[in-house]
Amino acid sequence: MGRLIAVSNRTAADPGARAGGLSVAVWESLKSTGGIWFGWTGDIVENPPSDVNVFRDDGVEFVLTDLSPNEYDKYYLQYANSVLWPVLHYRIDLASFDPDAFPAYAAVNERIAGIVADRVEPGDSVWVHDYHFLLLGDSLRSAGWNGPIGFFLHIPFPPPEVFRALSEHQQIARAMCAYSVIGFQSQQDQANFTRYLVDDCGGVDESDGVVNVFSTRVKIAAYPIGIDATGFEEAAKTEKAREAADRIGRFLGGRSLVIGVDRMDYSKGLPERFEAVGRLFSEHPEVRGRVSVTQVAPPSRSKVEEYRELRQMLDGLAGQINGDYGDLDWIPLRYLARSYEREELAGLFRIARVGLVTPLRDGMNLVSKEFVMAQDESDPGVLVLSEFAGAAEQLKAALLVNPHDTGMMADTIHEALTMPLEERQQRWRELRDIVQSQDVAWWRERFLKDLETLHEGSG
Ligand code: GDG
Repeated sequence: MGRLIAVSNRTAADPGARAGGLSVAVWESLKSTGGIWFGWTGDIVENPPSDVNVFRDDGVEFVLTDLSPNEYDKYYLQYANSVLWPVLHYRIDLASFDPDAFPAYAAVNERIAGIVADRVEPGDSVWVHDYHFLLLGDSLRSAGWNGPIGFFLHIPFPPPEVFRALSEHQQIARAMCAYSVIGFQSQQDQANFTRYLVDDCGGVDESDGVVNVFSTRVKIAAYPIGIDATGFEEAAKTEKAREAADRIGRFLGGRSLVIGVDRMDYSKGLPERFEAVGRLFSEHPEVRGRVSVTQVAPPSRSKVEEYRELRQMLDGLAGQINGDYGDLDWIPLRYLARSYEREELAGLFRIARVGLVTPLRDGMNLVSKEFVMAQDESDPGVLVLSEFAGAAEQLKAALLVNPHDTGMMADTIHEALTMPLEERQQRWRELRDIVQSQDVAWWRERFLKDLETLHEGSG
């Protein structure tokens, strides 16, 4: 394969962001092929200069651009995060439709495509990531690039009935079909998009995930993203991990730890999870004083109104549960609205008896896989996982729950807390085998192989 060219809104130019799954995966290929990573600097500048910020780091070239205040507002905050994010997570009710947002979104996609077009060379493969850049492939084609372009959507793709809530749904779908390969996290997402193309756009579903539509053929498949499984397993055994485990151990005083780690986002189902914790203590009084729930929820995108409301709701629910059930020497639910280092999180996962991963809707959910890899084989914790996370298609040995059903969740947390060691080990081994074999390298290689094969076939 020639050079890999990656495009994503945020890149791994920030060393702090490099430990994440996507960064690790893309970084490897960029380094080995001498590739380029295009994206946003993270800066908002009154009159963004027409030239880009170019630098090299560890064999990878970064080509980044600033956003203007209007682009930041209309493209990033509005269309990407207040329209696409909610609608693609099945939450039309939370979308705020602003007529100026889509043109700005399309303009940013076109502007960044122009920056990419100036630097791609024959033999390169372009890999575009996520919902910020649904239109970028089409703009890149208009700018004259006819080499391979793949696209991977990190978040869910909803059923056509929901996708049609976007006034621009046809335009978006048509532009997406300029990509040679469109990758989704789950078979459910793949089926939803294919059904949209067939039912609404007259597409013909040929064999092997190829759909013939808009006078072109596009490969649509599920490529569930994995984690750096070995790396996370090692992170859980570091000194930093042990220190974090000791610190929380002092607080626990021998009680069982139930842990949740999620960006503070309405898709993660945190209010429902807190309600389930309240029901656990009310309906299973024998666990009172014996279990402590800790939820780490670093705030995200705090400028958007819904997140402020979510924060207030969580503050209220946690206060109520602790007020109702807490005691002089016991805090039932601790909620930490801050971030921790990766090794620290790994250390907390390792000593937890239960991991709660209960999003209302999630593309994949990497925390579920990290929780599995951090466990100690001799005494593994139990994963309670939402059936609406992409990860549920792979992690069938977890205890699957409906995150809307707080009574069922409470009973399932109780089941996890009382599960015999043998069953915990058996379930954990099954989960570990999948997370380890279907890791981030497996994901990247499957995607890039299809991109290469398909392009050869069409060339
Ligand atoms: C999108 C899709 C898809 C969390 N808190 C801290 C911290 N984290 C890390 C976790 C995990 C990552 O952030 C979160 O990944 P998720 O997959 O759970 O969720 P999104 O951020 O919504 O990601 C999602 C993903 O893209 C990949 O395709 O799975 O469905 O929504 O790695 O550990 N990391 C550190 N401190 C924290 O406090 N260091």
